[in-house]
Amino acid sequence: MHRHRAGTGHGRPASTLAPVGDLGAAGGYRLTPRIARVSVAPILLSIMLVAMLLPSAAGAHGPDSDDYRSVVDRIEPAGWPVSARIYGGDDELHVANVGDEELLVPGYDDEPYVRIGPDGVWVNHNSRAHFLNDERYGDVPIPDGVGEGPPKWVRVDTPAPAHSFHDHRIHWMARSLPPMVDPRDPAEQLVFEWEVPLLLGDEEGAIHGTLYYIGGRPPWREPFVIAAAITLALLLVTVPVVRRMRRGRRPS
Ligand SMILES: [Cu+2]
Repeated sequence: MHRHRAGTGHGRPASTLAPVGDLGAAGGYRLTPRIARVSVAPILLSIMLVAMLLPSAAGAHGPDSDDYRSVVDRIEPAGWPVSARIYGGDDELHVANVGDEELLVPGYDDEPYVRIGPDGVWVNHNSRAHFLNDERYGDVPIPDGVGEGPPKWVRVDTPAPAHSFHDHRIHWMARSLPPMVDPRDPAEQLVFEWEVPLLLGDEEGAIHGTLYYIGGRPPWREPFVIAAAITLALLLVTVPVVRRMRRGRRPS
């Protein structure tokens, strides 16, 4: 939409040229391109700035990982040889297990999903989580029969007893803003506390974490407001200069 407006902006040079044509003098023809350059350049620059900034403004409150921060608070029980961290703001959960016993991360239906241990890392390709985690909102078709029958373990080619995977439990699963946050508040805001269950050998545990919203900004910091201010400032600076030039070069 802003691109369309940028297109109509090309009407400006024509109106700038019109009065110059009225001069009729030879000098008027030499003056014409310079005025056009001086007055059109900042307008085009402003339009380009607005065009560049508007998409980021539109995305600022959309489903963007940059607007969230998910953190691991603790692993329970304490003392497990297991560590966890988040990659990509709120996108991927990285789990490592340096112990002698195998660690199991269950999927969303409590089905076996990932195994991490001294024998390597394995992912159950017969788990719904394996398919659902392919897309940020789990918006993917799951083939018929997935989840029925025994696990289908596929080894992950990794030198470390660790695995990173997208997990829907650690982020906001709607494309709209969480209702508990204020997008005009630039402070870090709590969305929810989360928990991903674990099984180390026969012992149950969990990764506990928190999701924060960090995409808030006061209204005057909205990119389109900044772009509008830059446009106005450029016009305020250039318009008097162009007018003075015109007046100075006009034959008396
Ligand atoms: Cu997700």
